[in-house]
Amino acid sequence: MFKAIDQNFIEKNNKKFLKDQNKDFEYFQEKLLKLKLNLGLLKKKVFEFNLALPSWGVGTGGTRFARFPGIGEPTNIFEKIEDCAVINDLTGSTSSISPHFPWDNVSDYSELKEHATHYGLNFDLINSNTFQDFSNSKSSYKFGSLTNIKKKIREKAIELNIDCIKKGKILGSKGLTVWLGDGTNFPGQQSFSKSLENYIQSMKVIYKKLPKDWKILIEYKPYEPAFYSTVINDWGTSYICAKELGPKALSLIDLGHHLPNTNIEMIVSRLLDLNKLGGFHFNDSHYGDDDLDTGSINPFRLFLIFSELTNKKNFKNFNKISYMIDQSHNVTDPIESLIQSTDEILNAYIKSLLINSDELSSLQQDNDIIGINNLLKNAFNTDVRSLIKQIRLENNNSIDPINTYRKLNYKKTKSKVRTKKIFSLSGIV
Ligand code: PSV
Ligand code: MN
Repeated sequence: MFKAIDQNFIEKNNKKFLKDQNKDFEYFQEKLLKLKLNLGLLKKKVFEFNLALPSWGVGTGGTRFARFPGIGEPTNIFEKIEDCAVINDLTGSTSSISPHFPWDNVSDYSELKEHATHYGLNFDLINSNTFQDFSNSKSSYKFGSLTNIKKKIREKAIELNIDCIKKGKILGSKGLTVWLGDGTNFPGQQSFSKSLENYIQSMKVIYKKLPKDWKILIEYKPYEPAFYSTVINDWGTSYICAKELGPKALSLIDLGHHLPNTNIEMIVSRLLDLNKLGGFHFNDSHYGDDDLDTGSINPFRLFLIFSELTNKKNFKNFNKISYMIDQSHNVTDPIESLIQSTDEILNAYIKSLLINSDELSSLQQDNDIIGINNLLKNAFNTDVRSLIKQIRLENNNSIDPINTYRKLNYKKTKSKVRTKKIFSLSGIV
């Protein structure tokens, strides 16, 4: 840590906020006493929580229509790592980066690992990309990858995933996330049944290549880019495939990958009960897979999701699950958005820890619905920001990361050295 930002600079900035912080934290501690919660334990839980940043998340995203690049954007994975390190130096909660291959291909993976280590970062799950073509070869993923009706193309997609495992092993990763764009735009275009069967057969080959201590996560999404049918469209399909593959295969919930009004927290509970919840991609959504900043639209839903993860029954598995942000920033500096989202996620997590599971159970026993609502709302409405700030203060991170970041003029400085034009003018990278 502190290779991207001078620690003294952070400390100096923190001084300005100390007086307010002390007052706010004193008030929060009084609240904790009333709730009979142990401060040390709470701090430990927050400190141990790790949130991965997506390599693609530090670049300015775009829509299908346009991309408006910002100044000083990272132009390769090495520079993306530097940006992620800035966020981690400031917040202290994001010490890993999740790469996406072939987007982040390099010639020397040991060098890449060293670069990340130098910045105090390690590698989280690897993401494989078979939803676009990367070469001029005749075989294309236009009609699918792992599920393609043509064996040769399925084999190419399998090979790409195996290659991701090889790269991930050098980087010290412990898992692979597979998301496919495979699906159809016309009724009858493909056999639903054959596509799913092809998927399972392809994944079985990849599964066999997983190192002992790895997991493989199956990310589902109802539509986009396919608009009539998608092969791995929902949590049920993801679960069925994970079950068929074996214990290392688990489901991944991307918050944006649900139809409007889906009860995501219930899916969390179901997958936990089935022992098949492997990871999250955090973002927020208003219509579909909008990739909006986490907690910017519906922070209460985020809190309810965490409430399922942290209740008495489920908390033992909390740190086994992989947590990552997956959002696309069209109109903000991605570093600021990722800091803000990190805060939203920590807020939701801590608030969920304020719920007394035993009290909730006894209120449920009595069908005391208003009592239950009060219990949840009291936790949700508690201002827990001073705890986050206190933990940051004690670990030499920034009390007010966005303020400190703005003082750095980071992107302006970087724009002088990051002069290479970025290839894509539309789409998400
Ligand atoms: C697809 O929408 C997704 O959520 C998958 O996780 C991809 O890897 C990521 O976005 C970037 O396209
Ligand atoms: Mn995702």
